[in-house]
Amino acid sequence: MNLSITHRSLLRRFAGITLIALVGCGPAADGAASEAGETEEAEDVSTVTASSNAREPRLPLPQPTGERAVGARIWEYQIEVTKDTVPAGETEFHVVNAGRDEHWLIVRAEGLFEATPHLLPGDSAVLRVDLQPGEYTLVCTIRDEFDHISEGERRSFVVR
Ligand SMILES: [Cu+2]
Repeated sequence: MNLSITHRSLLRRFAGITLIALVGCGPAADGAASEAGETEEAEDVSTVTASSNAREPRLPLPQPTGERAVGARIWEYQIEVTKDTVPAGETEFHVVNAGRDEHWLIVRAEGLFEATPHLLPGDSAVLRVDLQPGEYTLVCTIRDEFDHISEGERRSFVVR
């Protein structure tokens, strides 16, 4: 008899423990798990958003006037220009760093390397180069955590 009572009380205790365990794994725990899941998703989304925002230009493309004046905007990791063809002669590149990292603009061809200084975010420069007819490359060669060329920071440029 005693044994039976003891057994029952053990069962009750066990049932109690089970109940507690069920509550522990029940809606409250699910809620916590799903909240944790939502938090992780939210973090993922904000990380993606932040990194895509980081690759948006933060300043407008300069719009210089003149046949051989070229507006150029550089950022992670692109070069945008107002025109990619000019007539031969002294060409002015009005360059702005619209990004969050350092960049520079190089006008390159066989035997030619003309560049702005390294530009901090928000800085701008005017680069004047006397260009003969031919094909040129505009490029940023900075390597920080990224290799800017490999990331796409280059563009062809033609002088007629
Ligand atoms: Cu760059």
